[in-house]
Order: sequence, then structure tokens, then C-alpha cells
Amino acid sequence: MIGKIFVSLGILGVSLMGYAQRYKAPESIGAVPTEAQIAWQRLETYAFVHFGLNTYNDLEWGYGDSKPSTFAPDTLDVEQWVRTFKQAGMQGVILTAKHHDGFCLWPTKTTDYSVKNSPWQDGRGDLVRELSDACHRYGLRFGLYLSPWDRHHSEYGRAEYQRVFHEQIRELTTGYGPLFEYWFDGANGGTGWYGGANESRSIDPNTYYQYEEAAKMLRANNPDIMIFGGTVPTIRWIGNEQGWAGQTNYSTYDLKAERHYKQSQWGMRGASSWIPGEVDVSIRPGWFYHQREDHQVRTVANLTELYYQSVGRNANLLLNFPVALDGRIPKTDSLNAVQWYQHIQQSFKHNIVQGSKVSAKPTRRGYAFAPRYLVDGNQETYWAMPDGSTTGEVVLRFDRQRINTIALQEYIRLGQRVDEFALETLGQDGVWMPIQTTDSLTTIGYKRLVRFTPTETDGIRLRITKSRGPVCLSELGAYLTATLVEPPVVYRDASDKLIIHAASATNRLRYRLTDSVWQTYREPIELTGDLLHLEVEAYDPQYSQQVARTARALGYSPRRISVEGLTEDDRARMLDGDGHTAIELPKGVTHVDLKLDEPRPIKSLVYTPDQRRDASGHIQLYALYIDGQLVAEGEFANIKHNPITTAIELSRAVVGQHIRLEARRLVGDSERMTIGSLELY
Ligand code: FUL
Ligand code: CA
Repeated sequence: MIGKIFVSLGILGVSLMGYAQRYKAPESIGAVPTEAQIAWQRLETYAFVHFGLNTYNDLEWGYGDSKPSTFAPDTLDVEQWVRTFKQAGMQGVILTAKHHDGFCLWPTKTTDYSVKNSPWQDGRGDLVRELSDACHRYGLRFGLYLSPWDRHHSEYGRAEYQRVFHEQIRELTTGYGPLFEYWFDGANGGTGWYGGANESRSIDPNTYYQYEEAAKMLRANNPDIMIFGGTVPTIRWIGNEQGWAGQTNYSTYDLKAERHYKQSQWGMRGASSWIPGEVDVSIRPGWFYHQREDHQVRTVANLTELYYQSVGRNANLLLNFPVALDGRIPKTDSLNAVQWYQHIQQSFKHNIVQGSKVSAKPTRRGYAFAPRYLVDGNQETYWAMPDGSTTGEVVLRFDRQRINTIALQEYIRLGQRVDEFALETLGQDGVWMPIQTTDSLTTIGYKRLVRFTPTETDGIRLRITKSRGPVCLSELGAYLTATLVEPPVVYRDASDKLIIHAASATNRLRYRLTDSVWQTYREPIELTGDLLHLEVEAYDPQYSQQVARTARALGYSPRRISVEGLTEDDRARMLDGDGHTAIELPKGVTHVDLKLDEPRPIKSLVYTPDQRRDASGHIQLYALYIDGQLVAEGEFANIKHNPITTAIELSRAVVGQHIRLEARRLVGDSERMTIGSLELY
């Protein structure tokens, strides 16, 4: 009996070996991900939280001297955060346990500069604990950000702080359960409070923080942790904080070969290590909460664009939520995030080609690599090309459908291979036509989402035109994603060009002047004339009932207006109707003089404060003169916290040619006056 079992096992072994040899999986190519990196990549989206002393001192980079007594959230509610993240589809959270200002959100033994000495919960609170507990309750992964740079600590830059920094890591990695990601920020700005020294200190980040030692400590309790930043990262910064990865994005990278940090937007083809990209971006302009940004929360359409530019380009999305002074995520932020997720889910609910007929050539021998594994909804099964091939094609046939998005996934366990591809749909005449897209079709990696003009088709052809070896694709999906229609943004620039920005790349645009017909908008057009009333619509070509309209008044043609003492470039920035292109006047200059081409009736002056991040120099108290006569004076109420477009309205029109806007006081008594835009009506 025993002998028989051995014999049959032996036969089975031989035949399995034969099968494996004849139908061998492709060899891996170049660097490949670890299982932990694969698991991390599948998270796709997770949240960042910036909260701390900065929140209570209206700062982004605290100097290290803000008083712990100012940290006083009265209704702090981590459950509200975690519920928001859950409903926004976030798979985890990373908390700023310590930002550059050195203030610790847990009661560390390493310093007094922590929640221990704040009024919050009478100094008995531990925010790292509260949030990690809430994450476990809600099934979210938990991660931490610990700034290496510490602008508070007196020993920063010396040996003692190296010890302190590592001890902080030890506390955080031993006391709070499993961590999925650890963030070492790269900022090392130099100046700081440093225990009252008030000086600039510089270190060599590659050696000072001893990241290799730190990584060992992190892994001791969290073998699967992903490490961002430092000298031994397992994931990489995407090279910008604007929410996009390169269209071409390799997950392979070589830190030693990096000449410029922006290379990380694209990764490095064939590089020695697997270090996939992470896109970190905030739902508001700043990372920390500022009331002045309440009108600048990213919209659903904008978040959707971010999704396609990050997850859709082979990167994970780390979306930051600034927690407000009351200890909660503001309503607009949480609503927009939740609606955004609902929209994404809705868009990808129905894969039109799931289970449809697939053929491919060339196809590798073996049942395990058949083309049908491209549409089985399983990332672990894949279609593969035979050894020696680097080009090939896949054809899918189905009953006529309308589609506008194709999702592609490589089987990255064997490395990233595709360098270039083409996508085609089948016309009614039986001819394959390239999709109409502005996306560049280069890399795929873990995931690539390609958007194109909606097309009726009963087939899709994918042609791989360049790759590093036989391609292994685990999934191909096709969708008719719902597009979002939000009101477009309209400007007329200083040379009378009308510029309309759609919120979503798939929107079409049209406009009309009062009583005239609608015109299609494709690119900036010349629009001269004074005191116009414009209507603009964004619409979705597939769902004609979806329309978002906005009205925009336009003042005197900027071409009629000259500005004394400004360069042509600054004049253009000030008269282009766009607060994001702002000017900064020289120190001590507290007025601007506009001159019309001839005397004209003036009813109002519309002022848009500088809309850029961290802007200062807004006008608080103003005076308005026309031809030397004071015609209005007053205050732009609440401009500090709400720097939106505002107007000085005159009770009746004044005819004049020379207009002076004077700032009698700037917000926060700033030294230099800024202007986002001025318009005359
Ligand atoms: C940057 C920091 O300097 C910012 O304050 C923020 O924490 C961001 C995520 O990283 O480098
Ligand atoms: Ca599959």
C-alpha cells in the first residue's frame, strides 16, 4: 500500500514537471514587487490627515515655537473622520504624528512638546491611539507620518536628536498595532526655534537620520510596512504635490541614478529596484486647515480628474484632509470626497467586456495563459505572450456597446513590461479605428485607465507595439463611465481672449452673449467689447440632459485699460480676470492707477484677491478715487478668512478716466500688496 502511494506520487511528480516545462510561465523581467508591495498597490486610495499645532496657529510650517496651550480642539471626533474615509472609499489613513514644528500628537516620553501639555482632554489625550483604535474598529489600515526635521527640539542637528528621533519611531511602532505605511518627509528647511536658539541648522539627510536603522525598527514589528522617503524607501514620491503621475510611469526606480526629483513622475525603465509611485495631494490648497481656503475645496469633478491621473496612471492616491479647528473634517470636504467615490464606483460598476470573446496573438502555449483570463475579473490570472515576443495583439468581440474608458492591468508579479500600445474600436464598416484620446499610450503597470471620446463599437483591439519582453496582462476592462458636469470657469484675459476651463476633460463647452446664438467653444477666442453678459455651458455629449451653466459679466475691455508703473506682464496678470495669476507690488507701494482710453461712466470696481496658496497682502481697508476725487472708502469685510471676489459698488455712475485703488491697510499689516485681478464696470 505504502509503496503504491509512493509510486503514484512519483508519476504525478513527473507529469507535473513535464507540464510545467512545456507550459512554463514567463520568466520575470527586471525588478519585481514584493508581496507586500502588491498588497499596497491594490489599496489604490487612502487618506492623509494633517492636524496639529499648525491648525491652531494658521500655519503650514510652524517654526517650532507655537504654544502647546493653543492646541484645543473642543469637539474632536476621530469617528467622524474615519466614517468619512470609509464612505469615500479610502482603504487607510496616515496621520501626521509630528510635523516639522515638532509637536507630538501622542504623549511621547521624548519631549514635553506634545498633547500632554495641551488643554485637550486635560493633557491626557493620545490622538495616535484614538485614531488607530478607530481605524481598527472600522477596518481601515493605519499609517504614520513622522517628520525627521524638528524645528522645536534644542538638540536638532546634534547626536542627541538622532537618539530622540529613533526613540519616537520605537514608541510609535511598538505601541499602536500594525502600521501599513510610514512617511518620512523630505523637507529640511534649516531655520527653526531649536529650543530658543533661533538659528539655521543643516544636516546631511542621507546620513543624519540613519534611515537604515530606522527601517529595521519599523520592520521589526511591521514586516509588511511600506516606507516612504528616506534612503531605503519601498515606495516613492511622485515628484509633485498637484495630484498627478506621469502618463508614462514605470514602477522601477534607482535612487542613485536620480539626477532630478522630477524623474520620479515617470519612474525609470529597467531600473534596479521596484519602487512604485504614490501621489500625495490635498483636497484644499494647503495641507493644514485654513479658513481662508473654505471656498477652494476640490470639487467632485476635480477629484475625479485626480483619480484618473493617479490610480489611472499606475500610482496610488494619498488624498489629504485638513482637520479644522473644531477637530472635524469640514462638511464640504467630506461631502465632495464621498460623492466622488460614489461617482467612481458608479463609473466602474459594469465592465462591458467581462466574459466576452477574446482572441490574442501570439499566445503562449498552455491553458494557464489563455486570452480569456483577460476578462475573468481575477487579477491573479493572466494572458501571456510566448518567450521571445515583444509585440502582439488582443481582440475582444461583443454586442454593440457605447464605451469611453478602457482599463488595463499588467501581471506585475513578473515585472512591468509594456512600453507602448495602441487601442482601436471597430467601426460599423468593419474597419478598426484608433480611439480618440489625448492620453498617451505608453506604460500600463499595475493599472492604466484610458479615456476617449464615447464610441459605439462591437470590438476592441489592443496592440502592444513595444515591450520589454513577452507581455503578461491580467485584466482588460471597458466601461461607459459617467461624466461629471460642473460649471466651467470663465476668464477674459488682458488681450481680450475668452478662456473657458471645463471641470472635467470629457465636458464640451458652449457660450453665448445676451440675445445671441450658442457657439461651440474649443479654444480661446477673441472677444472684444465692453460690459458684456456671457452665458457659458458645460455639457456631456453622451447625456445631453446634463448641463451646467454659469453666467459671467465682463467689464470694460482690458485693452482700454493701461496701468501706470507695471510691466506689460504684470498688467496682463492683473487684468486677466483670474485670481490665480496675481501680482505683488513693490514694498511701500499701496495703490494702483488704472487709466481708461477715454472718460467713461464707472459703476464698480471688482477686486479678486490673490488666490494662490499661502497668499498674503490682500487689501483690507480701501479708498477709490476717480480723476482725483474720492468716490468710495471702506473695508472688504472678512477678507482675511474669506478672500473671494468682491466689489466696490458706487451708488451712481461717475464719469472719469483715471482710477486709483488705494490700500489703506493690508490684511495682517503685510508689507507688500497683492492683487489677483481687477475689473472695471
Ligand atoms: C511636504 C511638507 O513640507 C508639507 O508640509 C506636507 O507635510 C507634505 C505632505 O509634505 O513636504
Ligand atoms: Ca485575469
